[in-house]
Amino acid sequence: SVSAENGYNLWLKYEPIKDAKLVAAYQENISSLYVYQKSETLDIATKEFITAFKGLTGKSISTSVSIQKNAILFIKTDDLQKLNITHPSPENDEGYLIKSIQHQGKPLTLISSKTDKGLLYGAFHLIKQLQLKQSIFNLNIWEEPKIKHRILNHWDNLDRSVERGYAGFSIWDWHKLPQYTDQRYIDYARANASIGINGTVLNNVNANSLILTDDWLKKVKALADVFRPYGIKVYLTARFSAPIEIGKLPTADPLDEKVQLWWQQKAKEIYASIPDFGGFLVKANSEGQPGPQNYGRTHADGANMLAKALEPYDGIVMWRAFVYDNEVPEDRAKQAFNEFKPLDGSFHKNVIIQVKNGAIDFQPREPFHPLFGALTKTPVMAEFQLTQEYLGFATHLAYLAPLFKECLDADTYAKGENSSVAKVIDGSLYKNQITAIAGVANIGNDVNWCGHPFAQANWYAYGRLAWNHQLSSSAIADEWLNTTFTGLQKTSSTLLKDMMLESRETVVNYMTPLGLHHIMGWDHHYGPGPWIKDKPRADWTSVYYHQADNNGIGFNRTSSGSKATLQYFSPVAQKFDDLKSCPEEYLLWFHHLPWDYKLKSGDSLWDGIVKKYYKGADEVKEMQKTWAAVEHDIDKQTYQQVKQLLTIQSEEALWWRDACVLYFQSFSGKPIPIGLPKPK
Ligand code: GCW
Repeated sequence: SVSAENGYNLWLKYEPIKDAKLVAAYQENISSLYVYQKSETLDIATKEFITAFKGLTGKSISTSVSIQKNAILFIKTDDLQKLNITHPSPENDEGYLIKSIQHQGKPLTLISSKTDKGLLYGAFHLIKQLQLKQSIFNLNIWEEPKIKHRILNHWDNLDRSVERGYAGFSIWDWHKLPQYTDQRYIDYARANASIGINGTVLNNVNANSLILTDDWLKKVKALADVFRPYGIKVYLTARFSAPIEIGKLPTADPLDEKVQLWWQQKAKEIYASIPDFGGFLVKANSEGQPGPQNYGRTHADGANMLAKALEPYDGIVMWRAFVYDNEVPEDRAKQAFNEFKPLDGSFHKNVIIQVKNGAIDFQPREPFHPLFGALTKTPVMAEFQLTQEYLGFATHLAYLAPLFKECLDADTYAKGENSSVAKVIDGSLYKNQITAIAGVANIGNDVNWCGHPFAQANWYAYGRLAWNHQLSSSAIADEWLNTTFTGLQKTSSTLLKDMMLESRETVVNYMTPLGLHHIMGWDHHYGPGPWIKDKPRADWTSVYYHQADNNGIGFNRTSSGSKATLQYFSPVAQKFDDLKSCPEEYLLWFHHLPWDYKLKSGDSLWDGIVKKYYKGADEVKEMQKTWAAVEHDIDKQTYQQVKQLLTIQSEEALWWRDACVLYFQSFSGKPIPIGLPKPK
């Protein structure tokens, strides 16, 4: 059975608040709920609030037909006037207002929004207010999402395996669908709604055409029906060759009329059973996937064909810019920009280009992708990876909000200073109508959803940042910690927050310091593998991407090398290109440098690299100590789980450290800096 202790309830644990005075105040000042106009979504909202209130305070409340003193009102903006309540509320459909008001002599809490969905979001906000033991008086909360489509991408296959998934099998129990609704679908929807996620791509971008056949679409419809009242739309990935594979056509050429008709017919079919279907996500001509280039056509030809098929129903096409072809000898970091920049302006209006945060592939640290800001006439969305493909799977603790923020806050200079990636994707820089963001889910059927108890924080943080990219990593960690580990003392909460905030940098230190990247084991991407060379690829111009030799290390992407730096706007291009201004965290990403190159610290590059590896491994030991120090505040089961996982992480940080140091030493020929123990 599942209970709060084993992580199933995520951040929606409604355990009794221990502060008696506060509980009394909550009980006294919340009497009942009042709903002006009933709906399925509002039933969900009120039921959730009632459950939460009972759990947190012990008091049972219910909905009432009249407005009682101390009631919480759920009223849509249009209905406010009918009740003689005049308060402005957000223009945005999903926005909401939570306001303490006096009405006909009664103190009340008003939740108002244009839509039921906004009211549901408001209910979750007020619940969080209670969970975090915050005041419910004098509220004046005004919330609006900055990005319209806030989507999870599941890399889930139809056989329930999950590509790069480390938390069990897919939560979609295709075999029992459509007849059987697993409780997990509902709890998944609740969790997503609670953080504002409003879309889900159910299947892998390495797509199987079968998902678009009748039998499978029935299953998809069943899920869409579950998610709809939670404000979540369903999307699917479309395999470009589907017209051949399931349509029995001889070609999938996007300029072929029969192919176009096939997709139009398919869209019609889908919308007949899922009227609010979100659209398609497409990986084309990347890593062997079929695409328009197979027919000598462009990404725009391919995307536009699908976009036109979806247009009558308001669907969108999210066309991925991750176009990696290991047969192309060109620097892999440049491929996406090279293929997409020339197509700017030729995409249909309901196409959005989905760009990974960095140009290689979800590394522990990457500079932001040069395509952000580069497409001025085409909307661009960001894709982050929550599942820790390159950050220790579900065994290493890495809180990723700082990684997401690093990208979102980066200044592209596309329209001069203050052209952050966030402004590109929230549409404010180029005034785009369609705005979106995607996170590759870290969810599976493990009892605790994400494998590592702390991996839940990455799902949470993604949702919160998708809603408001201006939130700080620290504020989000606070929220997550105190809703997840209920009853955490202030000192423990601070210790854990600091540990979380440092954790991603720690992984960078013991895996890929100073801009090193993609030196993980080939294929599985888990442990160290900087020595890989038995799988030659055209773009591995020497050994893997670190390019170490007897003279030095690093990938020269400057104007004297692959020229990837020049894909950035000025002055970013110069900043990365010039050794003097290139931030040290990206040093070996952009520069190939001699082993005795002098770092800012005064250390030689060799000593600096080695020290980072040692630092990372030491930091994991500190994490272990921190965890031990909060034992009294954590339930036994979670305590044990995290403790064991940290032991693995600690051993593997040493593995990374020693493997990389010894391997690179075979080039540098230099000793381990004085004072550090010998690697084993
Ligand atoms: O990160 C890489 C992964 C592939 C993935 C691909 C992509 C879904 O190693 O497993 O395929 O990127 O994003 O398309």
